[in-house]
Amino acid sequence: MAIDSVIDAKQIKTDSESLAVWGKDWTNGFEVAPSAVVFPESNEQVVAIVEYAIANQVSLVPSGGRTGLSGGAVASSGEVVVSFDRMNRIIDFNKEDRLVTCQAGVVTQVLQEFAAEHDLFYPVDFASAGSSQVGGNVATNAGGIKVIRYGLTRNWVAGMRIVTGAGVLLACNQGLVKNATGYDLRHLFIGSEGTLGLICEVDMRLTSLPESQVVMVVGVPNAVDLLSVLMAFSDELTLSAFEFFSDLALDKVIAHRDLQPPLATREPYYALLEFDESSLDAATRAFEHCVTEGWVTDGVISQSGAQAQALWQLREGISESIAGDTPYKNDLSVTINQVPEFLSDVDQFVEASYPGYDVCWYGHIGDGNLHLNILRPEDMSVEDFMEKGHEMSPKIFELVQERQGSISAEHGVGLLKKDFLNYTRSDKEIELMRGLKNLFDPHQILNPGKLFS
Ligand code: S2G
Ligand code: ZN
Repeated sequence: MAIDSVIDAKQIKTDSESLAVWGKDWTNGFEVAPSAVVFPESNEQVVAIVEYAIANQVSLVPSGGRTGLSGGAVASSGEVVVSFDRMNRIIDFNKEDRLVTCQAGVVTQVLQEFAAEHDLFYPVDFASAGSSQVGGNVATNAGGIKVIRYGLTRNWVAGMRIVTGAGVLLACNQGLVKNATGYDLRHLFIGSEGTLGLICEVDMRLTSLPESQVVMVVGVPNAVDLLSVLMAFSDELTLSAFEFFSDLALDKVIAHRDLQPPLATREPYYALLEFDESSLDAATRAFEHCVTEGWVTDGVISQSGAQAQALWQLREGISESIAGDTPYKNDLSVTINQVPEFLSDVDQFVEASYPGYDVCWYGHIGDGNLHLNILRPEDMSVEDFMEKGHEMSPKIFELVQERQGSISAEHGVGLLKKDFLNYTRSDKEIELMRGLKNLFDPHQILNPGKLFS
């Protein structure tokens, strides 16, 4: 039986160009070979597609904004890609509950703009928000730049409609603030990377608009002092963001986007802070304390929204600015108190073992989340460099494991990290996760090969 028996031919693509576009995400290095792409337009059609897949032993790869960085939406073995591009409507809004019901394919930025139009705020934000979809954000529990104040996507999901691998359409929690009636299945599906179910709709919570924000960028001579700077400011005010990036990262962004450095002097590291305008005096006190202690040498503060955006560009433009260096990426986290030593451990390891490799650091240091991007030497092929990266990673993961950290802080596991789960998860935990996979996807048709083999 062909899939056009359950979905209109106009909702199916099999041409090579479509397969190449929808068969991947932002992750490089994996074969892209889906058999078809289907575009359901309703929950019922998603159920029909799963029932078809069960009856015909067809594997399905859910696809949202295709901005993933761990191969979670890559179809390499003839799978059918289920794209939510055409399930992209905001279908309900309830001001009293501050809830927006989105189909999975609603672009993150559209949800942010919808909230603003209703004088409310959807606070989860990251550089890819203009392309990523809310369904994919939920499936990967996306983090981003405001986690320190607003938490991760998980904190904002009040309900969802999801189709399990058995073709059952589940309605989880339905927007309730309180619901003490057993296991909260919603939280199993959040971050499950499409391996337990296909998310069709989500009820997203909104919050009050923050007051206008001020952005500060400070120069930090010693990585070990980043934590002292975080503590000095956190003791005085509520931070909306606390990001960091290395001078190499800054070099790449100002070259790529033709920008000016933020400070008169260059430092090995920079911290970018965002906070409420009403905290300006407190921030000034904290800044002066940091300068007195020698943790910070210089700083700049935004005087307008445009200047705040310009400073954010220095951080949010990094990923795109280093893409040309085909970086080998690792997205790591440790508890915040360990960040300085961990950063130093990894720097020393790479310098000793791979001299001459450029290490580009940036990330959400306020969450203990570091993005380690090792840049490909110009004279090395992408294949050889990826091989070197795979060889390097286990040693870096040992450093993570020593500190009970995570080998994937926010980008998920997908294909890229599945062989390294043991550095963060115990055998027993992985066994239980497999049990959940068998429970919710008994026919093993949902995103097979992702998260674990
Ligand atoms: C960030 C974006 C993807 C990457 O900039 O915070 O999560 O690692 C990253 O370049
Ligand atoms: Zn990040």
